[in-house]
Amino acid sequence: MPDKPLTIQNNLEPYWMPFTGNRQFKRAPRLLTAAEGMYYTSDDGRKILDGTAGLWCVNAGHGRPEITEAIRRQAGELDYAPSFQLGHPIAFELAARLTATLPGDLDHVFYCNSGSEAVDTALKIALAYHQAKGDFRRTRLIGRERSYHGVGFGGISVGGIVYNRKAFAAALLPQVDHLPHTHDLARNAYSRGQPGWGAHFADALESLCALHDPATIAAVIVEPVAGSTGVLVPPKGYLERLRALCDKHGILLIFDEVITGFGRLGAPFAAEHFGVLPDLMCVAKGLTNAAVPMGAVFARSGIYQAFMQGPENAIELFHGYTYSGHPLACAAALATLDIHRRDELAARAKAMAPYWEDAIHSLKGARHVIDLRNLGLIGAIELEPRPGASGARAFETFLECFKRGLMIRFTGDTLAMSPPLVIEKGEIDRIAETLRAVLQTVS
Ligand code: PXG
Repeated sequence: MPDKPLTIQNNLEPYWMPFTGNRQFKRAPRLLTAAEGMYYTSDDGRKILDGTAGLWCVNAGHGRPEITEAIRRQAGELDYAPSFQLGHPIAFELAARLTATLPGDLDHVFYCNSGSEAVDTALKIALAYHQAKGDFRRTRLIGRERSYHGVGFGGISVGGIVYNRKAFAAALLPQVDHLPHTHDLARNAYSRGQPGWGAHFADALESLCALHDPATIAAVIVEPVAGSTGVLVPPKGYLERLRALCDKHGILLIFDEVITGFGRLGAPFAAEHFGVLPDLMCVAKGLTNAAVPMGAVFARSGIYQAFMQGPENAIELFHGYTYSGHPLACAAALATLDIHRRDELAARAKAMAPYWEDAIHSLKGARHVIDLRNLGLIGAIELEPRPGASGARAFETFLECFKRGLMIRFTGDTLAMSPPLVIEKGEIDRIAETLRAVLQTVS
């Protein structure tokens, strides 16, 4: 690299920021410089209450010393080792620890580095599984409207976010179809927890089976609770029905638990919360408490075993990443699992969930609010869009909350909250009070 004179100022321009209005942000940046427990520190020295666990990922709260120390120790011992045709002990240790806690016969782990990669990995495993069984016709993938499955070509193809697909439409996967989303404001507004109406939305899978021939469908992928698209809680009985229809037609069911995994709903995984076992499960985020990037796909026994055929020296799955099972990520994940077990974070979230639910629903009647949704430690506030400026109210609410020391998320005109599971009642009160006050000020 040519030597450039070191005249670099702190220039915001070269960084092309993800999912951000770059020009708008760089005119009025919001910078976070430190984090501990429930709080970020901003560059102007303010404490910001983290109402979203970063991006739904710092479930155990920020800066846990055990995780920091585990990463430090691992970096000193084995910084990196390849996982193709070689292995390192901590990756096996983590897989054994994870599978010991997973429901049903989810007993194998494939590592990757993000939720997007977990989704693409699960879709590829599903397609290859049917081939491994000699079922060459099952090539179709079914996603759902208003779903987010990351930003890989697989993920945006099965995903249901119009703007994430539009610019890349020419390169979306073929043979993908979508179930309808389950959101129905007219019938289900202000439901506490799961709405009572809408299990029948799952029956759309029967229609897709009739349309395409069920013997051509490889897998259905859903978020048990849709997060990014505004917290869409599944109607009672919906996921059960989806499972039954997949069983009936020999279709694999994939749960994308990138948000719902690791205690968010008050159980270790949504699969346990809802009592519905998927064939493949995608995780990321909370797996390492976000301290080191990591994702994984959990597979049921029969899926892994279907690949373990043919000559012993054959590679069974032509897939993997340079950083699959990265030692630092494994160390962070093991330390995270220790914290979850010792502090019983899922149980804590479950115990706090009723208080959280009351706080979210105390905003009924607040200005602009047209719906409130919650499950576990997830909450959402849907605002009436400002005529001709959809999304503006939510964005302004987000900005004003940040000014007042509270970090929330927004998508369209829905505000979303998903605090670290270590949140205290006083902090829940503060979130509700800040939102109520800010909504008064937003036109
Ligand atoms: N699946 C689901 C269900 C997700 O929520 C991904 C896959 C992709 O994960 P990666 O690690 O590739 O980003 C996600 C990510 C938000 C928000 O504010 C949500 C996500 C990411 C960024 C913002 O809703 N979810």
